[in-house]
Amino acid sequence: MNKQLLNEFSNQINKEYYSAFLYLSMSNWLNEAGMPGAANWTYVQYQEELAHAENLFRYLQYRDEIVQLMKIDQPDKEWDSVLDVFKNVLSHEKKVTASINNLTTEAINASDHAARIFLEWYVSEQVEEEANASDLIHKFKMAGDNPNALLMLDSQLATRTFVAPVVPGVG
Ligand code: OFO
Repeated sequence: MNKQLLNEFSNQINKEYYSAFLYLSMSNWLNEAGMPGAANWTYVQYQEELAHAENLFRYLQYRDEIVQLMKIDQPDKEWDSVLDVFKNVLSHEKKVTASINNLTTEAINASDHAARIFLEWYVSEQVEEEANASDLIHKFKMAGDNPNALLMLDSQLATRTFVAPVVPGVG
């Protein structure tokens, strides 16, 4: 694999682990804020982010490349409200989408068609990540300060469970 592309893959692995840390921190804050369902949702998202990182890692190993693991930045630990959490989820996922798009452009520029095809799963996944965050922002805005609506929404988020994603091309 082209060295620049390999570096970008390593950076993306670091970003996915940072995403995992960010969601774990959100889960911690939401739990303390008395929103166990939203805490569960973000904990499941933490598990998903670990899977995103691990599948990139496994792909590089499958390509017989050495993965450069880097220091993971410390995530924020406080938010103003549950709505603020999900606004931050959306803005964070937009950054990740831009990063995945850049990585895919690097693969195209390097004429690494195998990497480009592998990354298609991540490109589609980012559409879902942003859609989920937008949907939750919309719902929490509708709930406003109504305790019954917030409780109902929180109990819906408590039902989310982790299903390990199947990412084609990791061997
Ligand atoms: Fe890995 O998709 Fe979110 O960050």
